[in-house]
Amino acid sequence: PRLNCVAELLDRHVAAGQGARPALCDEHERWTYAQLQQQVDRIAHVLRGRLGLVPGNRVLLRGANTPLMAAAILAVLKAGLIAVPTMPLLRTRELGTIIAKAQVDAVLCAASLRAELDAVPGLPPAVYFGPGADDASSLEALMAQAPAAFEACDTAADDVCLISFTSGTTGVPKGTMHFHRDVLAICDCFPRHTLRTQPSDLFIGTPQLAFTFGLGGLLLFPLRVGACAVLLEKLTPETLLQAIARHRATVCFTAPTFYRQMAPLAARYDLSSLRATVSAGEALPVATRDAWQRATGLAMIDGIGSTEMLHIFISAAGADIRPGATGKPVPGYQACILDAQGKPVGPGVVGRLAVKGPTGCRYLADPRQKDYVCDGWNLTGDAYEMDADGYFIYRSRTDDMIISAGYNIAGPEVEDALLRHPAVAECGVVGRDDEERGQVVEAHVVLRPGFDGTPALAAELQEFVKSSIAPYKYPRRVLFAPALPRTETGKLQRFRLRDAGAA
Ligand code: 3SK
Repeated sequence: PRLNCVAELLDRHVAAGQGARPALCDEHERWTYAQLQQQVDRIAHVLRGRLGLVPGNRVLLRGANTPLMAAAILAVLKAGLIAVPTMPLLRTRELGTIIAKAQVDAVLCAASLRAELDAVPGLPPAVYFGPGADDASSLEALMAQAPAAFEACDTAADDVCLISFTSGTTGVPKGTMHFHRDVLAICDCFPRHTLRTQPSDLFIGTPQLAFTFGLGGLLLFPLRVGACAVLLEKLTPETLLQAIARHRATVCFTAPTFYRQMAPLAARYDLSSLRATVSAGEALPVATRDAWQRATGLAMIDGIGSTEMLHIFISAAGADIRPGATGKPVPGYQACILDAQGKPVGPGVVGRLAVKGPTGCRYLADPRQKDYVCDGWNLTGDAYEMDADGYFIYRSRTDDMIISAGYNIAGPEVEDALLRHPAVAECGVVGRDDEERGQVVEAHVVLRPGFDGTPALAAELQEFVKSSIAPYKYPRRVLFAPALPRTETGKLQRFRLRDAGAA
């Protein structure tokens, strides 16, 4: 069937007489659905008319979370082109790799981020936007000369519209391809059934639009139901709390690290507008879930998603929330746990999480495709266990399970125990090769202000872990660090902790 996802997400509302509803805002302006449609249409004309792109061409997008960046993404899709969003902090070398791998034909880039891009050898034609862009040749100048209406390209439901790169927790990003129908499918699964999105919702949060967590949570999900999103740049835990209170946001999307840092500050702000707080991008420690609920009275909606599956596929909300478990497969998805031979295992056995649903893993020119997809099941890199009631409980990344003296130890469980100590602000736990035990548990700990990383504190943390979980799981090595290495999407880079600990 023919389908252009932007016709469904945007044009449909305007055609239904909803053009005056607010769609996107930042600190300075607010666009209605009709205004957003005009901006999108003008950009689509620039892409197809001025840049001469044809359906199927690939457009690299580079910008922080702003309404114009959101309009640029939608314009690429509406024009029948393929969006290749990139994270703002990427460097020249990484951008060069993505441009070559995705065979990018043109670039739309925020002028504030152009330095790293301009250094890419053989850069395709680029148009810049936002503060600092040249007045005469900026995207805004070209938009001003373009017609205000563009008919959505007659794409097929199975045409690729998005190539999203994984964030590289292992250091090697992969390009994942998604169809127009996938974009709508994610809107009709997690937000409809778990989050229960309403047209009156106001979405806010931190994940970049270049990360599918942010693209869904801060753009696609609100648009699908005619709701509004606040897009803000450079948020800190404190400014996010301020913005929630100022805009009266109802739904917040961010990662556990942010919730952990916001919890002690939450009492200073009026957060009474919030009805749902969604945590994804990383495993949610029970300690963080508890701290947030104590501070705000809100039960966190945890979820696991992936760039491959486009968005969240296991989650729970309301009375279905079970602390310690991520939840159950979101309606539309199936999940199971596999043993090392690829056979499903029963409740209580840790294995590799596999998932199947309307979206799925399609790597761009990558021989690893056959390692990750089997009979339509997407094999994740996550070690999970299912309980007798069908709840899925995260244990670790499959390659993060620590095997020490014959015991299987999940790093996140040790991290959760450490996070309950008042001195610990952040921590990451990895396995360190050891002659005697095969591996030992090694904790990298960032301390809260006012604490010193002394041997006495290290010993205290070890005893603290021994007293809260099975003693064999305690970290035999405790290293203090000023910060933990994270990807731009907030995921802990354990491979870098392993390198750091070895140094
Ligand atoms: O990385 C994740 O966990 C994630 C979560 C939600 C949506 C998308 C992604 C990649």
